Amino acid sequence: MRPRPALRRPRALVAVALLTLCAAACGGDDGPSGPVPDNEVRVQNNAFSPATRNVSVGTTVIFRWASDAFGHNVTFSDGPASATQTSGTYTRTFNAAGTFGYQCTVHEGMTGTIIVS
Ligand SMILES: [Cu+2]
Repeated sequence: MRPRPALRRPRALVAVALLTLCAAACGGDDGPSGPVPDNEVRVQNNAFSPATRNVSVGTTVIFRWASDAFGHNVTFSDGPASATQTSGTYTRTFNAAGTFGYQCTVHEGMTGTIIVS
């Protein structure tokens, strides 16, 4: 007696479900991945990426933390600063042209620059 096709289908569905789960979970071990949008800076691996970001006046820059064991902060030389955090975001809107340097005060050498023009 040949197996009925209906018996094979659940296995295929399970395989598809596992692939879907893997696509969602396996690719995201570092939190956000893929290209960084023009107004974003990633905070991950003890670095800001990209370290230098050029934006136009009026842009709200989003600093987005990847899942990381270490807490980081964004502290601008001219004052504004985020909390030290391991996830989430911090935003700052730049309403004037200029060069705005920032750093993570926890990690020496973890620095970045926003150039507004
Ligand atoms: Cu840091």
